[in-house]
Amino acid sequence: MQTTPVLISLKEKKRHNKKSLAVLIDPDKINDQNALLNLVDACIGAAIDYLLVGGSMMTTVRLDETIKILKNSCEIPVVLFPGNSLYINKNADAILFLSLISGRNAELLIGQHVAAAPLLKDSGLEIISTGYMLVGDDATTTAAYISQSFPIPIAKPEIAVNTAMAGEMLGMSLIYMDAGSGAKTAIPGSTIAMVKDTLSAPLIVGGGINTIEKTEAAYQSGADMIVIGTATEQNVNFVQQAAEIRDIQNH
Ligand code: 1GP
Repeated sequence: MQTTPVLISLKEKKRHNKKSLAVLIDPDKINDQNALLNLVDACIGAAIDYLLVGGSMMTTVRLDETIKILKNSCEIPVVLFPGNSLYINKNADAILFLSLISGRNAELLIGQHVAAAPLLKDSGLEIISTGYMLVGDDATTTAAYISQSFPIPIAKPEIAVNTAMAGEMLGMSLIYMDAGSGAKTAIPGSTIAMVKDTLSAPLIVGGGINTIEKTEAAYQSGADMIVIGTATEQNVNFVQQAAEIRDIQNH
């Protein structure tokens, strides 16, 4: 159990204008234990702030094993990023309790939450209410397909702004804008900046961030936390490269 709850630490960093970096580990994609341990080593070396565990696919087969390995090999807080209501594991530290507010799929807005609530109550996990928004023109991401929802179009940033605003007014503690894992195009800096302007809650940005330039652009546009996944699976050195950009922003 870590000492500072994840939400408190995120808000505290935001208050001091400090950026965070999270690495997304998808147990469905990393099925080789050595690859996982290499990635964890890179995360420790780069002082990654949080490990997100999850993915859009509906499988939970390797979830338990992955979380045990992470908790046994590092002190970085492990945060569940669930693809569905069964993606709960009490060995993690926290869970992003996601409501897909960019979509109109009732199951992902409130339905699965009802099913998960009693399990979560007994889990001991820190539960972080998160307004989750898919943004982008790429309808071929796994997230868009599995959620059966349209992402907010890039040409309509005002919809993203109003959606984030409504999420915060509904009491959500975080807003997570995601282009979807492996997205060809990351969320434009101009959209991030417009959303950031209206929010008090910490803003998480992810999806398709696979270069130093995109990392820099997302931070400079106002992301409080960036999530990188696919790029770290393809090149573990990207963990360190992205962390250096975070560290430059924080000095
Ligand atoms: C996806 O934001 C995360 O939900 C990370 O996306 O895999 O494209 O880095 P990538």
